[in-house]
Amino acid sequence: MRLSLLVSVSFALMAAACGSSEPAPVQPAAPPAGQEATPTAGAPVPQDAPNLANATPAFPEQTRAPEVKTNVALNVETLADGIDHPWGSALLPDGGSLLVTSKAGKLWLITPGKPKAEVTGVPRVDARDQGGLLDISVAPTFMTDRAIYFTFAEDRGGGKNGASLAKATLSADRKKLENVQVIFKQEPAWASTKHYGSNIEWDSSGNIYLTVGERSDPQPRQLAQDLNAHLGKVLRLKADGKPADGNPFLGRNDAKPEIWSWGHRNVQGAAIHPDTGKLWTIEHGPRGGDELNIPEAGKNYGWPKICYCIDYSGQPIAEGTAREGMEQPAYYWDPVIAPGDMIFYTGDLFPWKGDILASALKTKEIVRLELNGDKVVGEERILQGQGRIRDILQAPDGALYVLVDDAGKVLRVTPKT
Ligand SMILES: [Ca+2]
Ligand SMILES: [Ca+2]
Repeated sequence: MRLSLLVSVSFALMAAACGSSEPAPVQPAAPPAGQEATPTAGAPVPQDAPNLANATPAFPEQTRAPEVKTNVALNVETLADGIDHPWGSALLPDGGSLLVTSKAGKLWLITPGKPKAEVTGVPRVDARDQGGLLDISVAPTFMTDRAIYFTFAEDRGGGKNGASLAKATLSADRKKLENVQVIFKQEPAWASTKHYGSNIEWDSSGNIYLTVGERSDPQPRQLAQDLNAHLGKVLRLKADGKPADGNPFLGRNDAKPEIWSWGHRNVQGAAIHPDTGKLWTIEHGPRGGDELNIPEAGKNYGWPKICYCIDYSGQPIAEGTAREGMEQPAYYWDPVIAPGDMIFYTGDLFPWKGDILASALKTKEIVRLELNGDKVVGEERILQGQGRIRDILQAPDGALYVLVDDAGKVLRVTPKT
C-alpha cells in the first residue's frame, strides 16, 4: 500500500517535472477489496463496456488507447454568456475577436473585455431539433474582402430542408452581414430535423471541405452510400461553392461532382493536419461508432454498412465492422463521446503540440488524443464540469476558446499558473 503510493507519487512528480504526458502510473498490486481500482499502465480511460459486444478492432489501439495524463490545471474564464446554444466559432484575423453562431439563428461578435454584440443579417434558419445556424468560417481572403462563410439548416419548402452553405460580407463596422448568398445546397432535401453536419474547413489552395450529414432516418441514411446524393459526405468546393478542381468524381454522370469522400454519418468536426496538410474528420455514431477518419479522395468510409456500433434501439444497424472496399476509422469510441468539433493544437501554452482536441457533447469534456503519425497512441479527458462542449478554437496566444452548448457560454481556457 505504502510502496504503491510512493510509486504513484514519484511517477506523478516525474510527469509534472518534465511537463509532458506520461502513461498512467503503474499500480503494482491489486487494490484491497472494496476500493476502486486505480489505472494500470496501458489501461484506457475508464468507461462503460462497449455497446457492440465482442467487436474486434482492425488494429491495436484503434479504440481505447492507453490513458495518458498531463495533469495541467486549467483556468477557465467566461468570455460571453447568454448565447442560445452556441454552435460554431471563427477567429477574426485582425485582433482577438471571434464570431460565434447561436443554433437558434443569431450571430455574435465576441471581443474579450467587451459585451457581446449581435451581427444582424443572418437568413432565416430551420432551428428545430438539430438544425439551426451551424458552422462559421472566416475566408482566407478576409483581410481584403471581409468574406465569411456559414452553414445552416435551410427550409427548402414542402416540409423539407437541408444543409446549405452561404457566403457573406461582414460590414466594416462588424454590425451586419451584407451580400448574403447561398452558394451550395445539399441535395436531396429531406423532411428530417437531424444530422445536417456540418463543418467548414479551408485547404491550403483556397478550397473548402464541407461536411454534411445523412439526415438520420432509415431511408436517407442509405444515401450515404449513394454517390448521386450529397447526404453523408465530405464535399470539396471552390470558394464560390462550385465543385473543386481535382475532385475524384468530376465528369461522371453517376456521381455528384462535389463529393470528396462518402459513407459518413454525421461529421461535425474537421481539421487540416498542420504538418501533412491532410483532412481529418470526426463523426457521430449511434450507440458506439464515433469515428476519427482521415478521408481520402473517392474513398468510402462505410456508413451504414459497417460500424463499431448498434442502433439506439439496441438492434444491429450495420452488417459488420469491416468490408472490402470500405475504409476503417483511424480511431473509434464505443461508448460514444458525441464529438462536436476537433482541432489540432499547435500552440505553446499547453504541452499538447500536435495533439487532437475533440469536443465531447455527451461526456461533457474535451478529449485529447496523442498521435504517432496517423495512429492514436494516448487519450486524456479534460475540462469536465462545464457542460456539453460543442466547439473548440485555438486563440493566437495558444489559449482555447470553448463553446458550451447547454450553458450558453464562450469560455477562455488557459493553464493555471
Ligand atoms: Ca470546426
Ligand atoms: Ca466509418
